Amino acid sequence: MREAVAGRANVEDTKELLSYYSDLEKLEAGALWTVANKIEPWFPQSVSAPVLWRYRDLRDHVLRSLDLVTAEKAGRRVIYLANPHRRDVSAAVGWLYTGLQVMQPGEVASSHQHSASALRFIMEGEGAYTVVDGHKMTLKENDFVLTPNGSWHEHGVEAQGTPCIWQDGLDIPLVNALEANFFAVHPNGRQEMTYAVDDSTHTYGAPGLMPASGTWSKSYSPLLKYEWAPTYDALQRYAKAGEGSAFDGVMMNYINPLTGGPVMQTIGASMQLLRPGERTKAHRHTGSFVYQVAKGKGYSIIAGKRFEWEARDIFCVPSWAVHEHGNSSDSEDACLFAFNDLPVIRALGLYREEAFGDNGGHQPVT
Ligand code: GTQ
Repeated sequence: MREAVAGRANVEDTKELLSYYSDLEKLEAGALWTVANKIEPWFPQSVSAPVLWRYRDLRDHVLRSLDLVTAEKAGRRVIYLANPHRRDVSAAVGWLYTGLQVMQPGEVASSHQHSASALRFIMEGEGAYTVVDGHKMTLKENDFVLTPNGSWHEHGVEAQGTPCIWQDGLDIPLVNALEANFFAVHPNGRQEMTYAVDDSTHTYGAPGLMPASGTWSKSYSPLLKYEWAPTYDALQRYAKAGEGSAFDGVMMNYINPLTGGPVMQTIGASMQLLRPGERTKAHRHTGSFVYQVAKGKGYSIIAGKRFEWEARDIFCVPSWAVHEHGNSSDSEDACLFAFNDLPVIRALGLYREEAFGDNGGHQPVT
């Protein structure tokens, strides 16, 4: 890939050079100018495609897995969402993984831990719970739960519940790319539930308040479950108080209440509300995003492609893709849950953002 620009590689092949390259290849080496323009693009070139996964297409297939495989044998009974260009690393977008996990009433998956950070966003069903390091959390639709890097965790559905489906989000592809992933199964299969049920939310979940004494020293949020009702209430109050952002609508980040920072070291998450008829302005930024529609109907235009979505659909926005979101209802609000790799991007000093059109724009929005 030659480029006729000063400072970029622009070397034509000659017989002599080709034989030189093949000599280098035999020594597991190469000439930088043959790859430089590819490995140093002018701006981020995501390999991931923007994709929308429709829940109405996937749901029956997810439920079918209940009859095809036991949770015990599968380890985790999950249908993962594969970006067509990232199948090799099981990524939904960038270095993020996502999947739909389904469990029957009375089932429990065995407890495990891994170096990847994980989260769940509850889609449907009654009686789901997750246990994280001895903290049992009861889960309802649109609740958001953390299972951080290194924590023991297991999921189940109470015997008197209904089949439950939730979205898993993990940074498995990232941790594998960094070649730093460990996995372990709990020696006893299950954990002792050493704390009161939902103690994390009761201790750290009150807005603007923090226990006067505490000893939390982990690198992730002590608030492990973020319930939907207070989240939606907070968004509605914020919507009444101001305009929000032209690019994101009324958007709030889920935070570690002790630091104000992201919920985990590698994964951030947010919920955004689009008011009836609202259409955000197009922008782009580094970082990969996986969205789930928590409520309502609308559309997103991502790298020039339009996707129509409704509640429970999942879609992704690759890094540096120009995107905008719209609520297509005139009366109902729409809410988008999202998780992202921004904590990594920011920690490494790689965050960049621009309004569409600020720099000429590389991707036209149609
Ligand atoms: O439950 O931690 O969808 O380890 C994929 C890998 C869920 C989990 C997934 C996992 C999990």
